[in-house]
Amino acid sequence: MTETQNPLDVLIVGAGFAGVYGVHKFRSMGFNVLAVEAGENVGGTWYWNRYPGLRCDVDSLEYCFGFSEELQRDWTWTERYARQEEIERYINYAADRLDVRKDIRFNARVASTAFDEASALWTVTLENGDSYQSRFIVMATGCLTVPKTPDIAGIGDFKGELFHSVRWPRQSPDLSGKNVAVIGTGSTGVQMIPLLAQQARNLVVVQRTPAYCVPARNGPWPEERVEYWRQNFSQLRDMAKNSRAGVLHEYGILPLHAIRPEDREADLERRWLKGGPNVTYAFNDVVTNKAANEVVAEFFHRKIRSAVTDPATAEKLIPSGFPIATKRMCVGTDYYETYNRDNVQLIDLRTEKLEQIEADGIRTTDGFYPVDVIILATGYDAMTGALLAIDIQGRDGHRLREDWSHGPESYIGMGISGYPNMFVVTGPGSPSVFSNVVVSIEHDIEWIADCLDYMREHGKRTIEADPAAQDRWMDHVDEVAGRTLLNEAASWYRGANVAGKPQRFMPYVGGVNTYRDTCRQIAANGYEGFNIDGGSDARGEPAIAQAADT
Ligand code: N01
Repeated sequence: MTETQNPLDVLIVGAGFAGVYGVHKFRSMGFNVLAVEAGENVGGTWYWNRYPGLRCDVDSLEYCFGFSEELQRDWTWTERYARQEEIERYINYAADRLDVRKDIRFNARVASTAFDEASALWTVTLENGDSYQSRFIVMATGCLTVPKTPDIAGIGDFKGELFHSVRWPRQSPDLSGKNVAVIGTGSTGVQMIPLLAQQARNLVVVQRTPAYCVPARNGPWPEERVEYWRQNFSQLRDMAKNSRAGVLHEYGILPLHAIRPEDREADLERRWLKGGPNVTYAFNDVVTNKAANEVVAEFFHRKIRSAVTDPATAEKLIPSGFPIATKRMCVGTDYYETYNRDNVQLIDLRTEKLEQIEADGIRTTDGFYPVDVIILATGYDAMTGALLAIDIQGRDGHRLREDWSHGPESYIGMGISGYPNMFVVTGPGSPSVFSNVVVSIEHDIEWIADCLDYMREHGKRTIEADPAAQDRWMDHVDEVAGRTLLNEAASWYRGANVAGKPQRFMPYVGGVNTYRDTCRQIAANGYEGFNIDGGSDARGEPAIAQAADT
């Protein structure tokens, strides 16, 4: 690591996609930057997560950095949906090529950050007591970082092996010949269940909410497809940036009522055969119009019934009680078909109650299931978990844990009133998890970089979201979500999966394209909605040193 100058211009918390790009971007502008990362290496969620079957369900040609022609040109993705190992290798490749490791401190978990008004500096303290001072801090802590461990009676009494998907051992355990249980059927469960069924003697799946799962139809990329992307990357990336979700889905342009029933069915079938989430974009009103939503949901129900041979099991797998696509769509391979195997049992917690976990198995109201291994695929304290794990103290005694006790509030996801010179990457109130997150990460880092440049150019000391602008933005975030069916599901998007977590729809669902335009306009208007103060810090130095001085 290069020697750290104190105070830093920018301290970044986290070294996933956002931290790696942030170090590169801010450093290339002449800023004095350091990233601190709890893990031993770069990767963020792709470093911590490594359970069997883990892939990204965004096309690999799109789920990658877009800012550098060279990085893009010299890397070849092998499959449509890249495995965790390939994505982790990619982030390491990017980190090596950008030479960012020298400005990242690994094995460094942040305990607290505190803003000092007199000096306008943040002090960032690590769990080991080391601390740094920085003029700006960028929270690149990720949306899906902190595992959610369920509070199930007796879980502490279990004498077998217990794993959480998010903290999967680097040396993957050998499950062959064992009786294994998986709790959770979200994206993680859906990906691991078919593989675990092949390894385990018996697999018991504990399902609280059945998943809508679309077939991935994963496979190697045809060479011509890779070459096409290589040749046309910038134009394709621009199209993605200007789309609703930051990814080149096949977005239907017509509402349900404008399409004849026989054409709807044919199109749904075509999209189903194509694989991936395109099927949920068949009409442009799937998440806003109940009738359109039901057409797609019924299509899925028929698919489940035809994939699963035992009709009773098929019924258990059919989701109910929430509109399709209001919980994150799952993308899987042979997910429903796995329940045709003799060694797989399904516990449906809608009809069978989980009483407790005992030393050697799971007891429900219907019986006892002996197991040697329990795998928790129970998800994350999403979007706010990693931020609130740090004791963040802003101006005037503001503490983020208190300020967000009724739910997260931000201005465009990146600024928070009461926390000057602190930026959040893909924070609540931005498209983040409702988009191709790498596209959103790049946007946020570049917007923050422009803002830092503005502060430097104008010799400004602090920038902070105005409370009224923040309120208006949050009203807008609520209003846009309120126009959809998204609040009808108890999803992690709303914090509903964590007991006691305030429920508020967290991502901005107005579209990546709209969001980018808004952010561009805010910057063009001199960072409208932010309060910008001062010309120098308490010691008479410009808030950020001019590039020439660093
Ligand atoms: O977590 P989840 P995940 N008893 O919260 C159940 C991304 N991701 O790790 O729905 C019994 O979705 C819970 O039930 P319910 C992606 O954005 C991407 O699977 O709360 N069950 C649910 O079934 C994704 O959405 C990829 O009723 C309990 C499951 O556990 C996000 O990460 C791969 C329970 C948790 O599902 C999170 O996915 C993986 C309890 N006490 C993840 N508590 C790809 O790119 C929870 N559950 C492919």
